[in-house]
Amino acid sequence: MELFTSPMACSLAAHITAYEAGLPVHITYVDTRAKTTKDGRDYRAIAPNGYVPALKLDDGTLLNENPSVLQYLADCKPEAGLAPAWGDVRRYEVIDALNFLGTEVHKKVFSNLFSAAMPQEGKDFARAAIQPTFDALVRRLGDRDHLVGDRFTIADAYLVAMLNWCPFVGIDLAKWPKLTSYHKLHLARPAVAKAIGEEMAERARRAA
Ligand SMILES: N[C@@H](CCC(=O)N[C@@H](CS)C(=O)NCC(=O)O)C(=O)O
Repeated sequence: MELFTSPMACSLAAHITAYEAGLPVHITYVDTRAKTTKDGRDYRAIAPNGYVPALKLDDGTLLNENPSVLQYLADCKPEAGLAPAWGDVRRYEVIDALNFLGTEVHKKVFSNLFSAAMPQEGKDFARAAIQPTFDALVRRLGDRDHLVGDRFTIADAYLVAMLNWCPFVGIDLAKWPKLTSYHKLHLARPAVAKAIGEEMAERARRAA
């Protein structure tokens, strides 16, 4: 399996998941602006949408959306407990969380704030969505440290990856103490720290 990731993008969630599960995944870095891989391949020839994450399976199948990539990786190692079994109601809670994260948090808030092409009205719309969306995350967490059940799942990997972006779009996470402590707690997980360490190193290599 080959995982295509861009340093500190949402694909970090898949990178974390691969390490949490101890899967033998080949990591390939992508420059999503140039649409090239670190080893010089045309990324659009691999993933025509041009975005990450992409997971190329050994049979050639390409998965290119966070919910499918994360669930596939989790299902490769069920005993790691990164996604509950199919049929368990908790599985549908994980899917519910992944969809909320992908649409309300990732696209409605962060993607609009990051986009250079987004007109001011769109940025204002995204900024107005921060408070209710982050409040909803706090409600989802309740008094727990995980989005679903009592253990770290792929939904947490996705949220942790996105909370890293807050300082870059002017979101003061300190306004949500629960999210601040949640983020800090999970950044200390060895698999999370390892994936972030590698992606930060790749980012520094690029900037040099
Ligand atoms: N539909 C995809 C979108 C993933 C996405 O937005 N990836 C961003 C990084 S966080 C990306 O690769 N952007 C570069 C581009 O779209 O050219 C998903 O929800 O998983």
